[in-house]
Amino acid sequence: MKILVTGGAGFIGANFVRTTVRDRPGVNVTVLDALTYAGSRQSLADIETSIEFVEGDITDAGLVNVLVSESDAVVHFAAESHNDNSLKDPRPFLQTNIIGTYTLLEAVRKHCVRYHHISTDEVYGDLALDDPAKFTVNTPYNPSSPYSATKAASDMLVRAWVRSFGIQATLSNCSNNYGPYQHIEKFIPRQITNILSGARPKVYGAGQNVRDWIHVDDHNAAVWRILDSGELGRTYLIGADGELDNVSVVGLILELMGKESHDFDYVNDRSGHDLRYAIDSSTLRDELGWEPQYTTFREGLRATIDWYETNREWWEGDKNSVEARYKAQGA
Ligand code: NAD
Ligand code: TDX
Repeated sequence: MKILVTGGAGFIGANFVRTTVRDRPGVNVTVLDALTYAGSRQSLADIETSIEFVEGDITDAGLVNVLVSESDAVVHFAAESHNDNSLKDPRPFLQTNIIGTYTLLEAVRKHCVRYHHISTDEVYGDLALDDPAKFTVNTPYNPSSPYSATKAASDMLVRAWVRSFGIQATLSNCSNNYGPYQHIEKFIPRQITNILSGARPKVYGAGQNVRDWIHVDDHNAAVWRILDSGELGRTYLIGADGELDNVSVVGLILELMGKESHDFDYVNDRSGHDLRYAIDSSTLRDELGWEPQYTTFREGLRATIDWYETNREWWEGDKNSVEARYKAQGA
């Protein structure tokens, strides 16, 4: 089997490629990645000889057409992925997340190639803190940010291509991932690397916002489960019942790193900041038999902290510029 992994040099994509190379020796992996600020060849350096790496853009229809024609399946991770960036400059989000997905869909349609679309729970908007509900596949789409609006648009394109053109596609919407190789602009690695750099963690607003955390390996195991046995045309929600508010997450990071749990700063809130995400993943569990392996957030977080401590050269070069961008927005 030959799979094309878009965005394979990014956080979730690189972890997907790494576990695929390790666990599925019969699968040949080609990565298509534009190596934006969020992509890193270094995340694949030790497995480079086991994969084919193509530096290129998913909006390049000619290139995409050739690569898709040579593949049995496409797993589409590539995206502009950071909400804060989408508030400053939405254009790349429209280009990559919408036009890029459209370009891939046209190629899989032409060559009748199996396609799996990676998306986010943010397409559903947010929930009140005291709402007993969680997102299900029946929750109406209600995205809040330019990022989540473009992801919602891309999901809708996939559904339309399934219905109108009969492409062989599945979709998944996952909650917040954590683990190794995550860009240090994101919440958890930003706080870990702040502490490792002698700075204090920064929490937006009052820090009451809740995210539903899942380890990246559990997300990717679910993606493989869907590729192996998912029903074509269906959407699966992926989540590990990991709801925690941001102050609690920072408190845990501080404690695990030997600091006082109040050693952080409150900073400017994100405009339009979603309050709470929560995923009901019972369909994935009941129908496809998936279960998360990282059941203790504390242990997964401890391993993630160890990874950033051990792999300073992976992130240290970006730290000053990332923090300069945050400083300019008062965050
Ligand atoms: P990331 O920003 O770490 O990685 C994105 C990758 O895509 C990078 O390697 C980048 O170089 C590449 N890329 C960007 N634009 C491209 C283009 N035009 N052509 C080719 N490659 C391009 O993102 P991530 O956190 O790994 O997210 C991967 C996917 O998972 C995204 O679709 C995102 O919406 C989704 N998702 C992420 C999370 C999360 O918590 N991080 C949760 C749910 C869903
Ligand atoms: O410094 C920070 N301080 C802070 O309080 C940062 C960077 C974030 N936050 C807050 C904002 C959110 O409530 O932490 C929470 C998580 O923030 P992000 O890491 O930016 O993630 P989020 O906006 O929730 O989106 C993530 O999960 C869904 C991914 O970036 C998306 O790609 C994915 O779709």
